Amino acid sequence: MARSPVRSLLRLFAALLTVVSLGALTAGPTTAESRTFASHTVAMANFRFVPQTVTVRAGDTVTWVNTSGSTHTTTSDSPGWNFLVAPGQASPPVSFPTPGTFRYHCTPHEGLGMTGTVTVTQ
Ligand SMILES: [Cu+2]
Repeated sequence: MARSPVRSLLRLFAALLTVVSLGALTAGPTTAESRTFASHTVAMANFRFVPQTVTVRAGDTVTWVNTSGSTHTTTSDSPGWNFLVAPGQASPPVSFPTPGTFRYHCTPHEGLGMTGTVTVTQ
């Protein structure tokens, strides 16, 4: 028995609908989880952190680069991170997964006002 042309058309239409649906599934909106995290740099220069306050988004990283001739530390006021950074060197990147205000200092030069803040937004 020959196939009904109507039935063949319906089958083709169903196949096309499937392709369109799959396309819609794979082309969904970009979610916050899939964004690329940014890397931020804070300089240690002239016994100051520059910028003194760096604002990042949750999940971003901050690296301290010592552009001065003295050794400095980046040391969180609360338990967190503590790195000694020689002249011309950089700290490992520190990740900030949760929003908040994170104050830190340079241990040998805190008395000179060498302090900084990392502000982490959502
Ligand atoms: Cu210092």
